[in-house]
Amino acid sequence: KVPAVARPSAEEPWEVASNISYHAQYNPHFSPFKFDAEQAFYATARSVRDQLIQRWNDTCYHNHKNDPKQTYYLSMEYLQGRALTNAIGNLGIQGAYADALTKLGHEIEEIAEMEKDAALGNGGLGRLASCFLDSMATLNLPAWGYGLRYRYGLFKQKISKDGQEELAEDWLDKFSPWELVRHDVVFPVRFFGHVEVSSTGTRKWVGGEVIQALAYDVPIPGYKTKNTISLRLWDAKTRAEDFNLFQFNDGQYQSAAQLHSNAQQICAVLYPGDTTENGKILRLKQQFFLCKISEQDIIARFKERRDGKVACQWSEFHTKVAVQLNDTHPALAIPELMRLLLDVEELAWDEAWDVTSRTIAYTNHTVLPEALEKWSHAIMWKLLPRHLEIIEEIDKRFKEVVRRDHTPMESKLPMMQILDSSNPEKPVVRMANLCVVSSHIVNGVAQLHTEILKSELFADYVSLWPNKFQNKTNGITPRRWLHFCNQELSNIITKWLKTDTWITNLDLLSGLRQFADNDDLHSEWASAKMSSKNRLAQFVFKVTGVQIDSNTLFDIQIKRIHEYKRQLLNILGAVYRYKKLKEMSTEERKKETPRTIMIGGKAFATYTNAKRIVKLVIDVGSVVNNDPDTKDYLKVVFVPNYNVSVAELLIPGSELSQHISTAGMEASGTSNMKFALNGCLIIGTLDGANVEIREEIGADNFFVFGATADEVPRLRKERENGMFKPDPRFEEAKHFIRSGAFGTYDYNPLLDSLEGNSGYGRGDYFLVGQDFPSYIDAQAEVDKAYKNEARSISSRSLSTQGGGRFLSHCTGKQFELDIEGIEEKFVPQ
Ligand code: 26R
Repeated sequence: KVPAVARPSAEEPWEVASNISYHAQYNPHFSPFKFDAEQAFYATARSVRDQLIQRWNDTCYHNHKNDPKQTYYLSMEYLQGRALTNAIGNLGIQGAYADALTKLGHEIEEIAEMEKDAALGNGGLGRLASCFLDSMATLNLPAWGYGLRYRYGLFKQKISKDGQEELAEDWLDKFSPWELVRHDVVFPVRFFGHVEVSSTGTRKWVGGEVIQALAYDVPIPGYKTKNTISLRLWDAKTRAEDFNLFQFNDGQYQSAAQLHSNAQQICAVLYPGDTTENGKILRLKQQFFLCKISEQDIIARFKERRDGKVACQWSEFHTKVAVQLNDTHPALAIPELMRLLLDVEELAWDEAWDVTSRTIAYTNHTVLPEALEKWSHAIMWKLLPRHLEIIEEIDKRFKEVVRRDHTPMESKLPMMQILDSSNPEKPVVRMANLCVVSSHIVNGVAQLHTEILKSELFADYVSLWPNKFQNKTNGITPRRWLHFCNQELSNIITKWLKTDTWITNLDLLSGLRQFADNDDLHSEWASAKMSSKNRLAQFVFKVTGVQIDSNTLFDIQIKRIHEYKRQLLNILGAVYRYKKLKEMSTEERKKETPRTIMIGGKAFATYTNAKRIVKLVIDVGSVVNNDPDTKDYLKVVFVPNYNVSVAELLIPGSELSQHISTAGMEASGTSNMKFALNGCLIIGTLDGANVEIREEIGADNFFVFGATADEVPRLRKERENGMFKPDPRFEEAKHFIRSGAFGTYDYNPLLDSLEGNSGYGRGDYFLVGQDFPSYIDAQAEVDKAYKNEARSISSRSLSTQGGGRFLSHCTGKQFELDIEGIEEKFVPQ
């Protein structure tokens, strides 16, 4: 044990200032002769990290001693965003740090702005993982997050008149001040190779290429508690002996460093392109890399805590370890755990299977067929031969059980089995099937989504295992998504509730209901909203050069650009609105509700239609925003490079947000909860968590439109049979674009996808035309409601109360209840 040292205090501003100065002086990355905002950020973060390390060490020590059951969250994505404000706020040391920085000639807000977002994720699933970490830390749960330390995170989006351009996001440009590299935590990972069978029949995976994994820990503090958990991110590296000095001296530089280069590729980027075979192998390598080392680490901890006490009891494993798979991306954790138990620990199959299935639980986050992972048998055989053998054995035994114990289901086996050989030339492994068969719990992320899983995607399995499927509606952390990002509103809530305990117990927000008609609350609420709108308007001007007016209705849609999320419906609505405004007289226009529509989000680099949608938004904006007739009534802005910190500005400043996916396609959505919590109204379809949000905030406060999930299949069929009659307003909007009103770019392929009855990329699969008229009508209702300021403010406060149900805290609590033996463990002060 390292001898005890004096701990730097974070209570007195002068002590904090001295600690920050220390880090500025002794930071090897910067000159000690300057102390600009950037350097001040790194020094401040390092000083806060000292505090986190103390708490983290205490937490680890406490858990080591008490050996509670731990949750291990495996995720290929984390969208952490910035950490400074959150850490200082959670630790309750804001005052001391603000004063200390003032003493040192800086403002804390300016310093916080210097931090780059850690964007190691792509969308909702990654942000959910980060919200869960915050909640698990706050709930005093013993938990670890495991992920990959991508060198470049999700790409940086550059917007020009030509549309979206992707640039590498250099979040580690200088260094990350938060992480701790753990040179003592290194494990080997094998790829390729073959299976060796011994004379006794035991099987071992040998040969191939071996790369090392190195741990980087990011401490995650709980709010107002000492519990500080860890996000352990793995990086790939090689050893000195992997470098072929002989070849190098022989001038063969590339082959000498081949393994180095292979290692570098693994954690280079999140979701490398997978259209080529090399791309597919790299993605599978990434997934395996995460699963393999995380489990190695978990097992090492399990054994270490038992060391010297009793011999390792594998039957106890699930009483100490719960592994949660964030979608199927870490599904290789299943055959890898089996392999470790069978081939290394030499357990019998049934015993290994029992340990594995009791340990692993799976969360499904999508029902979109193209997002359900299927790995080619051939690629898996090449990269992970032993794992493929194990998967085949799991599949074989699963089929035996069905034939023996569930005979009526036998006919369903072709759909239920893990291996799909329906195309004998190209058999594939269905990862969702592997997860369902191998986990003890499978959960969906909103009530509707879970219903769809149970009645469609996984319906056959429900008849085998009715209790395996559960709903855990997603949640969000109210610290980041209200308390820290909207401090003015947070203060108002605290003032009216006379307590700040709502920050960890949002149920208390219902106490605001009694003031729903209170004029004083209304005016305070309105003034907080106005400050957030002004702050947002300044930001929009800075990043786009477009001047927006805070007296217009701020209407926001921010999420990944995807046809099912229907940004196209939004922009067609905007085009229709613009055309109508153009046709009005000046007097008529004055009666309209002026609006600023903001759209933000990234399109996957190879997703052509999504990129066309971005281009359309930009083109519509450049015409509409400069039209002297209409520019006071309508602005359309594409907010570039949408990420967590941009969301923290947009959401507080929003008055209407759009969650308008084709019903049945958005598993949950989580920004809908964030908007609601910030007193923003929602226009949306009955999809994902929208359904539950609407129940909470009341149907009057939710502008609902569109087909419902159970109508969608019939409507698609009818369309295929030529029975769809488009609304003239829909036709008008499309014709207007085709006429060249927004420039000469060829929008025909995009608009064509909304036409015809069926066919690839046609036939309006996402039902934009179907829902267009009800969408326009709902938008007219919005305009009307906003004319009545008092009503919209009171519904906005109701919205905040409704948003309160969706704490990741609540979902965290459910995990606590569902995972046998996971319970609150207070780390003593
Ligand atoms: C690797 C590839 C197959 C892939 C597919 C899909 C990678 C990532 C995804 C993203 C998916 C799974 C995702 O982000 N789903 C979102 O999860 C959120 C959190 O549960 C939901 O709120 C949201 O509705 C859902 O789309």
